[in-house]
Amino acid sequence: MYLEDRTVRLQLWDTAGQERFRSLIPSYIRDSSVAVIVYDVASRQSFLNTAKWIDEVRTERGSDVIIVLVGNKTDLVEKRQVSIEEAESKSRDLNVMFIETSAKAGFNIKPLFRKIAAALPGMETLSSAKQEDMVDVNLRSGNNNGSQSQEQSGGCAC
Ligand SMILES: Nc1nc2c(ncn2[C@@H]2O[C@H](COP(=O)(O)OP(=O)(O)OP(=O)(O)O)[C@@H](O)[C@H]2O)c(=O)[nH]1
Ligand SMILES: [Mg+2]
Repeated sequence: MYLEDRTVRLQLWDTAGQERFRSLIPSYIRDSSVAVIVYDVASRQSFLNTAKWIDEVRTERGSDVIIVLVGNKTDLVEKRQVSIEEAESKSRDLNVMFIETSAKAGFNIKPLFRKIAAALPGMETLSSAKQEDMVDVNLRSGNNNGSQSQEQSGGCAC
């Protein structure tokens, strides 16, 4: 995918959720920079289960991992059991990123992957590169004689 001036290649591994594949999951986690943990906004139980998965990722990788909690199936409006506020609050408490999606409606899928790509190690310069283009103008510094009247009249003191 393209992110500002860069091309980012993501390699995605989708682990099977069934209990019988459980023993395979730690090795996937160990080799990953990012863990995307998805629950169903229409299933409170799936939301509650995410704590266990977040623990599992932390056990394998400590703080050296980006975790994204994803509330999927936002299209099931009438069946929703987990509010965005509750999920955001949990994400803040657990220090993980959060986004809601609907794979069915194609809602927030690109933003999810953009969020992941932007959070990867080595991508910090993206936002700072933008800041480099900005010039910090302090109207109060420099020659005080003229700047005051320019400030008052809304003029530029630089
Ligand atoms: N309404 C709705 N249904 C969805 C959405 N995403 C997936 N589903 C349905 O939810 C069911 C489970 O989807 P899966 O992609 O198999 O879920 P999974 O978490 O990968 O399941 P495992 O691979 O067994 O761990 C399927 O019937 C999908 O069609 C969505 O955004 N909205
Ligand atoms: Mg699956």
